[in-house]
Amino acid sequence: MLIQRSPNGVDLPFSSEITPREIYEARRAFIKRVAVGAIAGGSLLEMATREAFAQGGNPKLAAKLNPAYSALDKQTAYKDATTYNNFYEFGTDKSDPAEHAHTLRTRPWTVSIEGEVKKPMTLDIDQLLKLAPLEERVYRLRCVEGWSMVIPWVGYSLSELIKKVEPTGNAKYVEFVSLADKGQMPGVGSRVLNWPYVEGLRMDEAMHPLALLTVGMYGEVLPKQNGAPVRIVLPWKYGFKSAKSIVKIRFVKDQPRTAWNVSAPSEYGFYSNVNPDVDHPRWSQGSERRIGEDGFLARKRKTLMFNGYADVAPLYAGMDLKKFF
Ligand SMILES: Nc1nc2c(c(=O)[nH]1)N[C@H]1C(S)=C(S)[C@@H](COP(=O)(O)O)O[C@H]1N2
Ligand SMILES: [Mo]
Repeated sequence: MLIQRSPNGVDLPFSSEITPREIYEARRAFIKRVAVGAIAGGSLLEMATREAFAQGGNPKLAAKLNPAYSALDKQTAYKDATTYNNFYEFGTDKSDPAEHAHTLRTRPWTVSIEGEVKKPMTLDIDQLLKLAPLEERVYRLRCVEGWSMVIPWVGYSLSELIKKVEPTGNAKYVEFVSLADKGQMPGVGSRVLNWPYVEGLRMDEAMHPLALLTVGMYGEVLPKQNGAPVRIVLPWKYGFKSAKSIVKIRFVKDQPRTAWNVSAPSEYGFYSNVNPDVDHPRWSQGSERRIGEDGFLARKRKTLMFNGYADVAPLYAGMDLKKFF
């Protein structure tokens, strides 16, 4: 039988090996997914391939769709979402994370939750997975570079975790720290950023139910290139706020010094809310290219305030968003 080697080293049956029955079953599963609103956005073959991939690679994660928090946009193909990535710990090319992240060891994995909290704790990934019921949420992700995707994430509100550790009155911000291990992450040897990758939120932003502690996507455990085993996803902010492969969550008094803000303070502010009215100093933020729609006839889409997540507007009432970009 013909074997195609996948980036993760999982053997995939070549397309001609997929029998009509398998296609039929894949189609049934596909229709079921459409019915629950969890359509993958790929072709039937892609679906079948993904099922096969899932069996050998990333285990499935059961999660209930949260329709109130899910975009109806056509979902980005799994293939695109897992091969076009930013994860500088593995290199700066979009294809680097998919090529190199296989060296990341995602188990065992612990996240230490510390700082201004009454109940500091170190949780391993299995404890994190069980902390609250898993939900599927289809979020738009808008990168500051001007492209966007639509991804069905799996996780639960970060606020669930925050409530468990009981922040003190001194906790004004929360800081997320990604793993920075040269042995597993070839990009950490380069000086493109100050490692570890650090991101942060104001407490009220972190408590907003849209802020998602994320452990999976497309019904499966997170692929390594997407920030396994646990990351944050903040759909109303530029993608770089959504730190991947987190090992530490720290509650602090002062605004965290975030990696991108330290590297280029005039280009990347602390808030980094998606805002078509505040351009990046080197390019417009008024429109975006949706990955998968990028044929030469593809039109650009208008970028929406807060990436279309108007629910978060009250968090910024009275703030000058040109100053606090
Ligand atoms: N640790 C870490 N987290 C990171 C990054 C990174 O380089 N390192 N890149 C960010 C950027 S710029 C984007 S757009 C998103 C991309 O997430 P995705 O690859 O899952 O789409 O991850 C963000 N999180
Ligand atoms: Mo990004």
